[in-house]
Amino acid sequence: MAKGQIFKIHSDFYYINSDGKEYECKLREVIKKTKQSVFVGDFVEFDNGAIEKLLPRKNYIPRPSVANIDRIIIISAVKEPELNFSQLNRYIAFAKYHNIEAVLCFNKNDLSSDDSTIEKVFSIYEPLGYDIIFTSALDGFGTDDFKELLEGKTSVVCGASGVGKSSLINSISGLNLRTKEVSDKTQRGTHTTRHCEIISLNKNTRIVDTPGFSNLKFDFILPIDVDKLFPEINKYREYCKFQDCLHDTESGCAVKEHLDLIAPSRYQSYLEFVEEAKIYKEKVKFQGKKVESTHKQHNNEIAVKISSRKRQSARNTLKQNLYKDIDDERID
Ligand SMILES: Nc1nc2c(ncn2[C@@H]2O[C@H](COP(=O)(O)OP(=O)(O)OP(=O)(O)O)[C@@H](O)[C@H]2O)c(=O)[nH]1
Ligand SMILES: [Mg+2]
Ligand SMILES: [Zn+2]
Repeated sequence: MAKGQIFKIHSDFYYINSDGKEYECKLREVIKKTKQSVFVGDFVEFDNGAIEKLLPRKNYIPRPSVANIDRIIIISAVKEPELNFSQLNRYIAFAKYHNIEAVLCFNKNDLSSDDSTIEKVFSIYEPLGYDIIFTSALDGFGTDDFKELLEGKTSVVCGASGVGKSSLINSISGLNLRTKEVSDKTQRGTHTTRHCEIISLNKNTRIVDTPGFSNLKFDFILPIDVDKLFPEINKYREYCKFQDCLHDTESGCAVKEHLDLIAPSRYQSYLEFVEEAKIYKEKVKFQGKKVESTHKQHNNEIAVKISSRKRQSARNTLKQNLYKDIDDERID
């Protein structure tokens, strides 16, 4: 049986790269029955045009749906569409939640002659430890940096529709992925890229083009966990008067005391996500479900938490150390 990696999925067809050759396959009934989701990036065993087995994944993100990635490149446009810090903080928090390294890329640099955006971006995100690049797929500015960034890794581009994800990939690969026609520019809400696709740039370097999306909400975590996605807020938590402080209107909140050290747009995003997380908490309460905090902080790393059921079986494995001090289950 051959092994390979799914690089594209179109309806029922799975396209697999195995030793540099491409194969079109379908899923075996046995896999369909397990209702396992199959993602671009999954490694599989296949035979005679049928995928027989999914191999374990290193990680995955559900939106865009991709498995086994090293890094997310969050792409924003400095103009057309206008740079949206709230949206950017969503993608950043999302990458943090999945514990995947993120790099920030600001494209369409040719459209802005205003240095204040660059200064603002650096002043907010450089202290948080992010690599930042400015690019123009149109005139080639910064595309060498973009290419260098990709070397030896599997990166996924992530960002709203129209920011230039496919254009950037074209600019460094010589490929001709479909991009929005200039005459289509005024059409809003149209998505040019419709499927995730892994593009191999060389033997060790891959980039995944993805469809743009923007309606990502934090309606899958508890309010108390939101600050774990904001290290510059989370670091004050231990000094708050109340353990369950949401750093909003509570008294004795150490975060509120240090607001001069936190970028207002970041704090604003934090509060927005807390409101979304409250909706999730209500829903969970309404359904009467016991819910575990979905991830935890460990040595300054966010780890997606293993469920209590799986935790037991993990006890005998090397993972044991990683999860050994998992908090007790929490019901708020
Ligand atoms: N001026 C300028 N226009 C750009 C740049 N990069 C992309 N564009 C234009 O922006 C539009 C959208 O580019 P795409 O590459 O299709 O954007 P995308 O992020 O792949 O969009 P989706 O596939 O819909 O998610 C196209 O008209 C591009 O020509 C750039 O650096 N500068
Ligand atoms: Mg595209
Ligand atoms: Zn607080």
